[in-house]
Amino acid sequence: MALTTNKAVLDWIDEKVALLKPDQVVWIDGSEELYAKLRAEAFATGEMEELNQEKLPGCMLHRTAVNDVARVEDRTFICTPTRKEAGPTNNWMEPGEMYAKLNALYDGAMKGRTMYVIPYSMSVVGSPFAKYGIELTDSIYVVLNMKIMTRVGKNVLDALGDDPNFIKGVHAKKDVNPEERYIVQFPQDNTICSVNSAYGGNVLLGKKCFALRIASYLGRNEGWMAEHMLILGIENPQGEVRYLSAAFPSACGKTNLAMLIPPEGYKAKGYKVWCVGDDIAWLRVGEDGRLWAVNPENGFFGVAPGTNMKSNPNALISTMKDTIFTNVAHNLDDNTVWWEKLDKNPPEHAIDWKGNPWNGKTSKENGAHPNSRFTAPAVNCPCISPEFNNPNGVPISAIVFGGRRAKTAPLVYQSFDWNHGVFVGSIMASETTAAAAGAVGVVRRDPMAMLPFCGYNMGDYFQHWIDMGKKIPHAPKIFNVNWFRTDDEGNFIWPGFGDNLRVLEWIMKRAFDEIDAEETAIGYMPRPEDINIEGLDDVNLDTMKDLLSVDKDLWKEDVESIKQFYAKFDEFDTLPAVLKKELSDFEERLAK
Ligand code: GTP
Ligand code: SPV
Ligand code: MN
Repeated sequence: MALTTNKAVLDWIDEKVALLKPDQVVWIDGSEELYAKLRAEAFATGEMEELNQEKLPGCMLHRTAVNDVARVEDRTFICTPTRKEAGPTNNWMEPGEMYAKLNALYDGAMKGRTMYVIPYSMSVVGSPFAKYGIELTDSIYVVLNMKIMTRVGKNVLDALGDDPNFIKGVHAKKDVNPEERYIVQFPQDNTICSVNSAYGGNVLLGKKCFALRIASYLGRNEGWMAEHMLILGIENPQGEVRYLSAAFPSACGKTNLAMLIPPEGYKAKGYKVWCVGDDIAWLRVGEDGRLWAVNPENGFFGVAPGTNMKSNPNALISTMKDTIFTNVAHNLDDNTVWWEKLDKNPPEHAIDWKGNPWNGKTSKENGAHPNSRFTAPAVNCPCISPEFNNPNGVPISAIVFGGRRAKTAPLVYQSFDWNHGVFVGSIMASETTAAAAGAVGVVRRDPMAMLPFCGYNMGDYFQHWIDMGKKIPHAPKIFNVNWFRTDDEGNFIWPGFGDNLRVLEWIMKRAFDEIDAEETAIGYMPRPEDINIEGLDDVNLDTMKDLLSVDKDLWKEDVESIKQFYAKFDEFDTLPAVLKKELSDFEERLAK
């Protein structure tokens, strides 16, 4: 039975039911009773497996098709009336043509299946920041994930009332044929269409499709920003909490940084880190002239491999109840889960991510897919911020960009000012990871970690950043970090994880004008002794000099690759003049 009398909602659903032809329609009302029924059904059909309820209460396991384990950027489209609006970094197709293609794929796609209607909110229901969406899907896995990742239920429809403005999402799993897989955003229509996938960012439409691609477009029109950023608060021994947001590309450390546990020395002094969000930030200028951030999500869709009691205990603890595991190894001895680097004791009797028998003691293959994930409720996180549900969000004092760079980028540097900071974000580069299908370890430009997520012309997006800077009287300072510099043997030099707080401490001191810095060609930098390395065994002052060194020759090479990247924007002439000037100023500083 319909849970609303909103005519726009009902008409849209009628239209989609006529197209997709499901056997039945089930509205997700948010009740535990309905979720229990769906879980039971998914266990009965084998879609999901119930894990050991003593060790992992409320936890489930799911495996997606072997060809469907990551976002597919080459099959992701931004369909705007003109190609210019989508820009040179997005795949584009004329909306009419794409709708025709999708409608052909959707025709009868839910025959013999159930259509679930998921009303969901990004951000706290009823808050001024909140935006509402409805996802239609034929996958119980999607329903159960959306329950964790967003706020779902009838109260969303009540808050929407008879407003016709909501984000329309359609997902049909079909037969997960990669040749006919499409992830499509129509920003002008508030519409998202996904077909032939059942993996995370391709099908949990509230996440990348809405909260970044559609929201970035809305943000530009409405004067705010949707960013691929974690949000965290650092509480100092005086009890003052300072917040920062940080944009790193997929699988480059956002979840880990967002939940970090301070090193012993810091803990002893009384430092604490509070997690507000691990993937997406919506940012607006507050009445006080500062930039305020909310996390529109309600859970974490985190990378499983590498998560362990040492690297990220808060994330691991978050997964110990009410969590869905996707594409990890299934330990048959005690019906639990395992992934690479969880511990040094891989199970002998297990099923790997492909669904084949797997012996972790003898097999040379991975048990879990490198992009296997956990979907965990935010409330499970031991360090979840008391401000997590604050509709106003938190005030941001520093914005941090970062990527995976074996050489060029130093551990940390600060931009000279806002516009230079936008330049620093625009030239971000990182080695590709398993979070998206395709080659891994290839350096590519990924401005603001938004390359796969910007819902409009990225040149206009840069301009929006520049324009926002003028509208924020007390703008955050902008920094760049790189936890991934390697030595000649390819080992990471910086210990990373909890020890990253040592770098964040310097960042916050800079943000509050509490410490001087050295001016270099790339920006302001700490003196090697400005980063606290007390208690670190493998790091001394020489290591710090190494981590903070600026190799002008490498940067000159980088400038050539930046020019190539910027040249993409020539086609529609959307690269802001400010950035062209920043680039030539940078070249001059390097030449000195
Ligand atoms: P998405 O969810 O895809 O957006 O990824 P993310 O940015 O949240 O990345 P995440 O924190 O899950 O980290 C991805 C990988 O990077 C994991 O394998 C981590 O172990 C590794 N990693 C995270 N932080 C650090 C760090 O400080 N140093 C090193 N060396 N590795 C790190
Ligand atoms: C990412 O790839 O940046 C993720 C995972 O956070 S997904 O939801 O698949 O986009
Ligand atoms: Mn992400």
